[in-house]
Amino acid sequence: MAFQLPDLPYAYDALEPNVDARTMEIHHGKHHNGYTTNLNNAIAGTDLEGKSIEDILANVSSAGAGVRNNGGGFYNHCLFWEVMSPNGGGEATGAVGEAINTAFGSFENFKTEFAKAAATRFGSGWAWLAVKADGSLCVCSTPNQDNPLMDIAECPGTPILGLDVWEHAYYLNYQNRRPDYINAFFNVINWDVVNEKFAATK
Ligand code: MN3
Repeated sequence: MAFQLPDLPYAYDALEPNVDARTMEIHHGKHHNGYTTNLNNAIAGTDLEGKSIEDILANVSSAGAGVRNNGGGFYNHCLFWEVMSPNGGGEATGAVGEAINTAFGSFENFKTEFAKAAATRFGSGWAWLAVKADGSLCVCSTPNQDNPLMDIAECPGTPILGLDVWEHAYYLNYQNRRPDYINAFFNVINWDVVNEKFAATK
């Protein structure tokens, strides 16, 4: 019942030129694979074995750093691959598009806030669009492999869109130009999947 590295829903080169194939190959095959293996090792023989990743993250404050870092790394990358698509991009659609307009005033305002959260996260971390307990949307960022599901999160909620801003996510193609990588991410967002995740929070 150990956690498994999911297959990508597209080829390594499918997100070119926004995300390059070599980065995707290393990111999925090495980094995500490593988080998955290390999470399984960290929970082996403990009472966390057999629990869902959501349950583990919701109580992560009582687990060790290995569970926090690798459990977050496992979950965050699973979400990240899902919310990208070679057929993605454009403005948010459906119920998420409406909720974004309600929360941020316009799609452009949301894009500005999300990009700012991603660009200003110092060092390694993630930017999120999350659903708060009251059902409204918020943008935030978290350090390292933390996420809004964790009971230690400053911005608690259910993430429906996430962007990895660790250097390993963009350095081969973008070097220090994180803002260019953030802009390119908007070309590949799979709003259908984000809508599915939004609907699942209801
Ligand atoms: Mn990563």
